[in-house]
This record gives sequence, structure tokens and C-alpha cells, in this order.
Amino acid sequence: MAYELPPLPYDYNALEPYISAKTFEFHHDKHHAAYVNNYNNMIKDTQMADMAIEEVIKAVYGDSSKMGIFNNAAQAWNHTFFWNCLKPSGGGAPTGAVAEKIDADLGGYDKFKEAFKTAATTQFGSGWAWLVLDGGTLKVTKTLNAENPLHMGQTPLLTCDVWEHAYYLDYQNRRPDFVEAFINNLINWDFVNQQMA
Ligand code: MN3
Repeated sequence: MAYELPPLPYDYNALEPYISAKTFEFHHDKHHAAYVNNYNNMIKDTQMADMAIEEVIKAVYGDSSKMGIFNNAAQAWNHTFFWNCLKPSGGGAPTGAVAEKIDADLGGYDKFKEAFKTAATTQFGSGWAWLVLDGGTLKVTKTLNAENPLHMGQTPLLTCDVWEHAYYLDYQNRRPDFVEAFINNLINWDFVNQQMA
């Protein structure tokens, strides 16, 4: 199915000063839009045109002849997911089901924070940091380039884009500062709790 570029779920300047409107103008309107357009052009007139994008991601992963489709499909999906993981006045310790699960599986919020920060800052080059459910257990992971938990049989709950285009205009090379702002000020835990349900 053709994939639609969703509008941002908040105003372009809603996450300032942590993520600027300028960053969203490039990140959403240029980068995300390009992945979506490339994906739609690549699947047009193929049997993938009838499949949900999540199914395409799982079906083409690992097929070297379809790497372009995988990369654009996964990046289209990852960015939509990422926008939903953010909200104004977000971040800090979660409440609800995910808070209990973080205590039970990860040893508490401080341990989660440390693990997520480490995953996001040690992903070499481009990629994503994730909180996922893997066989019913919470895990903090990281993936390279476009890769995501869907083709690993995991349920994604939260992600942070650590490609340079996600933070360079606002933070230049200071990825750790961007990750810190993501954790402390931007995470939409309501969305994470919805993914758990
Ligand atoms: Mn990005």
C-alpha cells in the first residue's frame, strides 16, 4: 500500500529548545518525505503495493536485491514512529505499565536511562536506539542505519533517531546532549504505554 507521510503530531516549534523548527523542516519535510516517496515509487506496480509497510519490511529484509526497498520502507516507518515518541514537556520517569515493567526487567528508571544513553551514544555511525519487548521482556537495543525491531520479531516501544541529521543543526557533533534532552525532556511515555497494551 502506498505509504502516506503523516503530518507531525505537534507544531514545528513545539519541541524547542530541544529540537528546533528548522530541524523538523529538514528532518520531516525533506528526509522523511524522501524515504516515503522513494518507497512508494519502488513498490508501485509490484505485489508489495498490496502489502502493509510492516509486512514489506519483514518480507524483504536480508534480500540483497531489495535492499533499497528495505531501507526506504524501514526509514519511512521508523520516522513516523519516532515523531510519536516525542512530545512537548515529555521525558523524565514514566508512569503506568511501562514504569512497572522497567522496574521489573531493567532494574529501574535510572538503569534504563543509563542503558538507553549508552545504546544511543555508542551506535557507531547512523542508526537508532530502541526500547523493545522481546519475548515479553523489555530490552534496550540499537540498530544500524534503517534496521528496526520489526524484522527481529520484537515489539518496538520507543526509539531515538541518532542519525546526524536528527541533531546536527541543534547540537552539531554533541550527540550525547541530544540524547540527554530526548530522555529528560521529550519522551512521550503515554505513547510507549499505548504500544505496551
Ligand atoms: Mn532521521
